Amino acid sequence: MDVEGSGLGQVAGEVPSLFRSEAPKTTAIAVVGDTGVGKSSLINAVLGRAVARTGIGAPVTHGADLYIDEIRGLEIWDFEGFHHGGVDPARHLRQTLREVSQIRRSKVFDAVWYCWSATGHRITNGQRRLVRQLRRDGHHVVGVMTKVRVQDGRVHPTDAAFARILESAKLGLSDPRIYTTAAVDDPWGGYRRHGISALLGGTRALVEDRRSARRR
Ligand SMILES: Nc1nc2c(ncn2[C@@H]2O[C@H](COP(=O)(O)OP(=O)(O)O)[C@@H](O)[C@H]2O)c(=O)[nH]1
Ligand SMILES: [Mg+2]
Repeated sequence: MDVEGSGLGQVAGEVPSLFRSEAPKTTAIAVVGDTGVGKSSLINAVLGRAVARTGIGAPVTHGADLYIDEIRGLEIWDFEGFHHGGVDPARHLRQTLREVSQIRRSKVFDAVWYCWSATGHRITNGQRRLVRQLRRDGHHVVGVMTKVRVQDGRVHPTDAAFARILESAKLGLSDPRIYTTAAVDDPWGGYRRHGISALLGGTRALVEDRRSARRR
């Protein structure tokens, strides 16, 4: 069939430009935190399909893996978890971030999701140091609590209390709020998936605020 002659070629040619004008600006997010906190599971939940590897036991992410959702304009980097006691996590993180921005050249991260697990219930000095370093390096750090227990729309009181502790810990986060999330339904505990769209919406709002502040 003569596509050009039928006019279909013209229509097909217009579609990408329509998409371009409608498409949101890409939001680049780095997901960081200790091994096993649930970074890969969170990314799966955000992207809505099982794309990031998850696992019990040995860390399955090495360096940083990139996942792109072109339709929603998302570029999500799954960072290797920090194993305290191994390589200095601050140095490792800084080096990986530098390598990634070299690969992407013009692109820096719009936001870093720093993840704490609700099962940990503590902030370590190492974590404080990492958040401070990210801030010093100019990143916008958003605090995320993973593996939160939610029943009937209510966050478990212990997890909610830990979120308040993180919020008042003077970590220098870019968003004063800690986003409570659960990446998966947990039928054994009777807990539900939670907080994914609030985290994404909050991050996008923060990024958009920064972009318009820069334009002013
Ligand atoms: N119950 C529950 N388990 C989770 C949740 N998120 C992650 N996990 C589990 O925690 C383990 C480690 O998760 P993973 O995403 O691989 O952590 P990562 O090392 O930070 O990438 C896996 O067994 C996940 O199934 C959650 O929201 N709720
Ligand atoms: Mg992982």
